[in-house]
Amino acid sequence: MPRAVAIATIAAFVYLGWPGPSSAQEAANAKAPTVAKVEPPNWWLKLTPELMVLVTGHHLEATHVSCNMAGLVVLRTQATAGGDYLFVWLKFGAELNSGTAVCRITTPEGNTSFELPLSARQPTLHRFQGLSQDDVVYLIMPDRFANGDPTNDDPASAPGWHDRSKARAYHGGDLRGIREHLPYLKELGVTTLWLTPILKNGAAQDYHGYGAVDLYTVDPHLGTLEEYEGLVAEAHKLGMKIFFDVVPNHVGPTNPWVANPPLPDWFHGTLQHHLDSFSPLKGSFYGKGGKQAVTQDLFDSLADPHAPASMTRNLTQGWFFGKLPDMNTENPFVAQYLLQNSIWWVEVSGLDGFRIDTFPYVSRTFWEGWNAGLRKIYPRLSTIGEVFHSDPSVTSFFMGGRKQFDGIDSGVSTIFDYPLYFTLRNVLLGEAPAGQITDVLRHDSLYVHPEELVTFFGNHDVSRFSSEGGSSPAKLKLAYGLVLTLRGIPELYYGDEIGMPGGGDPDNRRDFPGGWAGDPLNAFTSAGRTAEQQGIFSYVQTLLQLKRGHPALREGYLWHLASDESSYVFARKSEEETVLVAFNNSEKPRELKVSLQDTPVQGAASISSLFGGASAEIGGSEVHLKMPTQSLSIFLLN
Ligand SMILES: [Ca+2]
Ligand SMILES: [Ca+2]
Repeated sequence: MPRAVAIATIAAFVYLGWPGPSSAQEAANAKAPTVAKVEPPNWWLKLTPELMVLVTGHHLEATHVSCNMAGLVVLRTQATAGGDYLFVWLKFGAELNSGTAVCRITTPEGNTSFELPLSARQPTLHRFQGLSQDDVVYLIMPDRFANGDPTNDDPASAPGWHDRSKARAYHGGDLRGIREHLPYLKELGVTTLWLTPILKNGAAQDYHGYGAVDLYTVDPHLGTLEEYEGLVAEAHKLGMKIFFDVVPNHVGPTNPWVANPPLPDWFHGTLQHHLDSFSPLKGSFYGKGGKQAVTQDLFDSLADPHAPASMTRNLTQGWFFGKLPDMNTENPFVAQYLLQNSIWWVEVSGLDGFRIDTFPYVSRTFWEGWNAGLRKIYPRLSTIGEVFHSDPSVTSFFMGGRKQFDGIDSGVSTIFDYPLYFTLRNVLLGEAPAGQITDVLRHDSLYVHPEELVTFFGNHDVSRFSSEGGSSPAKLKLAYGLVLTLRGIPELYYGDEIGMPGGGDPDNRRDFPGGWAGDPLNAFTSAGRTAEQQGIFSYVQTLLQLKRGHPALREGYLWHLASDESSYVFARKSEEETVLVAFNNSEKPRELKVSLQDTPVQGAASISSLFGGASAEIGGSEVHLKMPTQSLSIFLLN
């Protein structure tokens, strides 16, 4: 058959949805274009005016691309990497209706086509809700929480990666397991789930999810896109929210882009030639082991108006840990790809916000555009940046809401309160005086919205609180007590509510007991918890109930009342009420007379206990407190 006829026949097959060309026909023209992947795989009407589609395949040097729907216009195209990729910019006209667009790619050697389903948006009610001070976040590593579907433990696309006896292997936890335990989380009293990344990863030890090889696919160990959508919908039904862990800074080392990038500068550097990104801070999560500490911390440089770009380039353009390919977020193609990818996950699932991994490692110009692009469509959506640093003068620089010296407002809704994390651990587990908490809080003047900082005492990147030197169930309760009564939106790490042990990564990511069929104990039920686990669980549950019932514990303005070596007493006043929180870190009971002078509560006439074993009496403008050993108590002032 003459070649021209063959090409026309193939095109007709594709247009009519018939099976594609046979291998004999392909062999007839080895240079004919082929399509292996289309990103995004689908889109929505009235969502964005335009869309950049990245088509992956071979011989995609298009001379012409056209789509078969009225109102869908191909603005321009660009073939790259010798025809292995084709960027197609589409414009959506007002007359466009939902349906599956078939876009035909013509090259000098033949034709092919790709499909792009376009659908109407779902009703937006109860979707994209964002975070508020009424929320309490619960961090889950999906591989380690609960195994709801044993059939996906060892998927055909990644055989042999599952081995529950190995700390760095996949353990079988999944999205269905989380969904099945939403009632447990509701019973505990948290409102928002942050799941570590759920994207398809590419290596046997990538159970943690931070090595994506496909930004549009759920990792087969965790389940399917439908299961993710179902999880978000079910959470919304229960009045809960879901946060997605997004990682625009890097992808996994086995991502196919590394060997064959869509553009020569798709990444910062190449596999062979790139900078490395390590923090010189000794002992920090990002620190290089054994490396001598240097005086200039790169994080400091990022927030330093006097630092030349050469001081920060390693941090923002280096490959994380020296091995994770660093996305060139300054490239507008990359920036648009990543923004569209994030919009896609929000729109497809209805998720409520993003936790942003390695936030300072990405250019601030990118964040400005990414946050603004998301907020334009989803005004309530929240974004939380990870800024792993102990100094509020550095972390506050990264908070959005105002332009910094570089003229950029990153637009991020909030960040994690790492300075408070370090202080809580130092006070509760180390030698630091309790009053050091006020040292952190006095830096709140540096933040636009300190009350929205996400506070925590544990996460997946640090040793479990319970396994640190100096810890005890009593100390763990105090950690919960402080995080759930101080200002901020608390984040709790899965399993800490039953005192789960664990050292550094990956020991801090053990399986939740009872999440697997056959587990000897099931800590998801009160009957399956040990007395000690139940004691901690009840303590957390009670505090969360109190927080729900008392606006002052959620949004009340915080006033220091007294602080010293072993105690810290503070008030929180909302429009409706005032509470007083008394924290005693000492191994001995404490008696304290606390002045209420010059605070909004100085006229209080009575005080009543809401929580904890301390007693209190009011006399004049003074509160007389008797606090038990290592205790946190909450009072209502009237
Ligand atoms: Ca499973
Ligand atoms: Ca980077």
